[in-house]
Amino acid sequence: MMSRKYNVVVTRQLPEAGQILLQDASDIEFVQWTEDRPCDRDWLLQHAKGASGILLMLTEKVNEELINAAGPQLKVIASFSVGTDHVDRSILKSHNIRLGYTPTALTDACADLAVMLTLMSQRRGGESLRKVLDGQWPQMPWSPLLLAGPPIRGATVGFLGFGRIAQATLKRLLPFGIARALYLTSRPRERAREHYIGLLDGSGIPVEPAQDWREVARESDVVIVGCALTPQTKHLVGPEFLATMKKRAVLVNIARGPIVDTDALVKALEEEQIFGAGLDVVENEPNIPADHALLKQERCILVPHIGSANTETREQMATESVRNLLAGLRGENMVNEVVL
Ligand code: 8YV
Repeated sequence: MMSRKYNVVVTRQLPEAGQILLQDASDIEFVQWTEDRPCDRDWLLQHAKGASGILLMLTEKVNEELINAAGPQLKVIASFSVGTDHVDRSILKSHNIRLGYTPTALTDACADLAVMLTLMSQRRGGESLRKVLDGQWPQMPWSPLLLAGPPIRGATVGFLGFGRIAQATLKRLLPFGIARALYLTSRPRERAREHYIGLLDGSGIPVEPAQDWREVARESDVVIVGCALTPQTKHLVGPEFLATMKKRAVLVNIARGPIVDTDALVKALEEEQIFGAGLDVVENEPNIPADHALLKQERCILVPHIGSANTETREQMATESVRNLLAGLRGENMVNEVVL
């Protein structure tokens, strides 16, 4: 019998296809967190010792503490995510550790959710649902503008970040009759263009780079946050941004919570500086108590980070992260690897 060459830690039970791949890999020996919640840090630090690979989730910080706990044989981190803001890339680089991630698997699922949040914010879906659930419908006098919101047809949609998910969102919004798209990206123009070849030319609407965030805030009827969280994007949507937005505009965040300053957003909603917000993510998630100021805002819809939560997507993320892990261990090409 072949001896198992690599010790591996897996920080969550995976959807079935990923789990099978893991079990079928004859060259690994793995320990796995079995509870249906983020693994305890102490458990991870203890089991990382001597591991060559770790497959983990967004909830697990990859920092010096973890790398030191693992030891010098650690070769690969495979993250079950597109975002890598939980990973200290410089530490991995300096230790020659490869990083796998799953950027392509969840594009469609996250773009679907962006559309859902856009329409719900404009059409006051959260507020409407709340009224029905609270039993207010029988007492609501009908009037022509009852629960009316701005239309998507004719809207200018501004993207903060214009990667795969933003572009897939734009594609989905085209049939709704949007008039124009603006985007702000830190990618060099030509690299951004690589992705959207065909989208720009075939869209039939202007899809234009913005000069700066002010232009996105000022011009857009819908602002969609789809950029990575970096020191430069933290609180990019703050008091000034929100004050610059149109009163009839909505804000959608499907990226990372800290890109939007929550206090500023609460204030903007309270003072009706913007029309509404649809959020998949929020600062300090998941610690959002029922009495949080944001939840008191009728025009704010907050869902619990479900961007990639369709079953096929999660299966694909699982198989991709296992493949990345195995490829990293075996010195082969990963499905998707971060260039560190
Ligand atoms: C993940 C995400 O689905 O992949 C990401 O970066 O934000 C989510 O969509 C989830 O966090 C699983 O790791």
